[in-house]
Amino acid sequence: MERTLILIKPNAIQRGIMGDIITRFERKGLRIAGLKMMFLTDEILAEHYAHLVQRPFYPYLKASMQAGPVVACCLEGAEAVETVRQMVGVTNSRKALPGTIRGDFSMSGEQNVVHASDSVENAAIELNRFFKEGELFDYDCAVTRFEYGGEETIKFLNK
Ligand code: FUP
Repeated sequence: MERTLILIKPNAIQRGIMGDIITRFERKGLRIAGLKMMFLTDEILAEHYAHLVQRPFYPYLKASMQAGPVVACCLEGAEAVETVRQMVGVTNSRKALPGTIRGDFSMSGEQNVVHASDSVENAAIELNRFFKEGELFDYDCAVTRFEYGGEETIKFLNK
């Protein structure tokens, strides 16, 4: 099963929509393999947004990401990285399609409520950055056989 990272950004927590965001992923059938609240230090943020630290808007992005705690969440499922990115929508929330999280919950390109890993490779790096050994959980769920078909079970769940 594939795993991906999402960060529920401080503005989503302040606005009281953290539960709505988590619920969307749960309802989709993605499994929560890890969940924790944390403050992002300068170091972890600069590492996470290494591709953006030189950009003029980085000080604003940094301030918004340190305005309060974030919730880091590891989501698990077949092709989870791509599925979650589709559910989150494009970076600028005003352009994000209705039905996506950014499209439904935000008007901003910066305060866009959630981060999601953009590739399988980056998901592994980011999960390692935000979760320590023992903070991710592998557990069986009784409903899995009602969520995936037989062929998918063999292909994605290796069962
Ligand atoms: P995404 O993968 O959609 O989160 O997008 P990026 O990694 O390109 O950007 C990370 C964050 O930087 C965005 F969520 C918001 C912020 N950002 C801006 O504030 N202005 C920009 O022009 C681009 C990104």
